[in-house]
Amino acid sequence: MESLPAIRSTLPPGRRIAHLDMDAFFASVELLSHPDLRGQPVVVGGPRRQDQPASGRAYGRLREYAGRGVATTATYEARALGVHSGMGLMKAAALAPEAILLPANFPEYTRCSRLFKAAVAELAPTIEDRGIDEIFIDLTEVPGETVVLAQRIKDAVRDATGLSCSIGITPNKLLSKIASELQKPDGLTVLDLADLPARIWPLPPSVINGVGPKASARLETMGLHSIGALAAADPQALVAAFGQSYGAWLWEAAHGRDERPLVTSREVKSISRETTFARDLHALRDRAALTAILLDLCQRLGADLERKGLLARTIGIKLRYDNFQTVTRDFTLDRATAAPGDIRDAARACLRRAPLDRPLRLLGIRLGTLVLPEEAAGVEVDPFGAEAARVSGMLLPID
Ligand code: DCP
Ligand code: MG
Repeated sequence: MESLPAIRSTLPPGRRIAHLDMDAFFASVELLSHPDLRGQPVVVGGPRRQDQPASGRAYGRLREYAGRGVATTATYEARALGVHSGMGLMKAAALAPEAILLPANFPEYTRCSRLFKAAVAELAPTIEDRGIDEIFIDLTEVPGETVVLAQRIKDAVRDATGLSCSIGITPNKLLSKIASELQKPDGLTVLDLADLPARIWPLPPSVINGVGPKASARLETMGLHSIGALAAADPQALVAAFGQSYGAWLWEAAHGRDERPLVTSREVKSISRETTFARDLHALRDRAALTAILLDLCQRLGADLERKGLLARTIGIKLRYDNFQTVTRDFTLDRATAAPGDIRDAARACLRRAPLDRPLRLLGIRLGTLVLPEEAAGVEVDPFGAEAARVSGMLLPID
């Protein structure tokens, strides 16, 4: 493929960044307390755990499920049958009727999350928390040969939790995030920039974190089906198609260039989520679809806050129009909240202040001014309980 020497000389040498992602996380946590289900297709999802089967009662089968719930995750045995995260449970039941369905138990996932992060922090203290089951770890200053060190981290995670994880180690976050997926489950993938042509360039652009379905589809129409093709493309053509900043970023990413430092927990400033639409949406004509997306983002952010034991005071929106122009608006409440309804109301207030005459390709919501419940003066209720506050006091996850 394309010229490699340029790549090797332009990157700062020597960084050693790991990305660690737990394997089938929620399902694996469930198997700790249901070891008899090991080796079987198991799906986690559906309603919250209120009516757990009493001990001795048979587990529910997916075929018995009726409702609108979705799979949060599935064991690799269930994935082999075609089930994946985010799939409606009725659809999953059609593919894997005999799979076991377990309700989600978030407090337990949060507990295991805290345990694995603490175990890693003992070995390598520079950690960027990326959510409930993934972290970046800067190993540059940590002594030890890379594979030995990575194996030690995997062993520590297993000792602390009984769970397996997959680790990718490369010179930067972008490549490590891709590498950790390459040999799941229980994987360990160490890549150097010299491995880029053989290991990264054959992959589709969609494996790059930041290349969503819409950008992928556009790349397809440009005939760019692999990261290698993207790397070999004319950067000016990418800028023409995607705008200056995204187009230029795509080309840099395809060359494995990423100098972002880790953002450690003390620097947590905001949590955000965004959705790039499958097709452009218009504020008036597609009002129902946009409302559904807005509500979904608010629900997810409410859940993010809950997991992290945080409240937010500033709620902002990001809109990207069909011409890739982006605007943001934000709104600061007089009290901190984690309620999806409050986030929605504030986001709507922001939307009323943004131009809505062009079709939209992306909607994002960002929560800022994050505080712990005990820091939120004047907040009457603590919706999370003491446990969540303790968790977040140890390591503040960020997105
Ligand atoms: N999750 C969720 N809803 C989704 C995707 C994921 O609730 N649409 C939850 C369940 C997962 C956890 O987040 O267990 C971690 O997400 P991952 O994408 O890392 O998926 P898994 O850890 O389940 O599987 P993998 O082994 O592919 O990492
Ligand atoms: Mg995972």
